[in-house]
Amino acid sequence: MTRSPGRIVGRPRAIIATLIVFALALLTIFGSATSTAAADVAVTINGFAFMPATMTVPVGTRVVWTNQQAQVPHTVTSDTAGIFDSGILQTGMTFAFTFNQAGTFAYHCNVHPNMRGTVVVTAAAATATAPAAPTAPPVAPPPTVAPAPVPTVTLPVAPPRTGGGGEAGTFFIHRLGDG
Ligand SMILES: [Cu+2]
Repeated sequence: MTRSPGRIVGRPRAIIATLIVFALALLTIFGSATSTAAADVAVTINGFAFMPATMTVPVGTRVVWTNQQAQVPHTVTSDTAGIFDSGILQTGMTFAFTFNQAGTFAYHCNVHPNMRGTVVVTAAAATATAPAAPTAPPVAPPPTVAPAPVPTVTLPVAPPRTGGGGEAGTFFIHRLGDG
């Protein structure tokens, strides 16, 4: 008899737990999908041309070239020898290169030297960090100035000592300046 109410309470808990797991799974899927999409950029090879011929990408981007031109082989070869060279890409073949350094990378097709392309790689991380640094230092100095007013509180305590009046007041003002 007492077990049946227990089962009814148990089911909502299970449903809530399932919903939480589902929500977490969605977050994970969206998070990874976003970062993957940002890292890969596609270039189509067709009509004896690279499309787009020029592109700007952040450091760490993987560029994937695909030869979609029927029965015509092409290559993806950096103008500066040794950076990247796909070799012959037959129709349907792909070549991928990850740009880990900022700079301008011009490339061409060895089979058709008129085919040219450029990948401009920007240092995205450095640009984001730079503006934050100059803003922080100006905020720091004000707290250092604040401690100075504290000695002024000591002044009222001093008058009882002096019967002379004027001289003692001048003396204390000098001390404040030194401190
Ligand atoms: Cu070509």
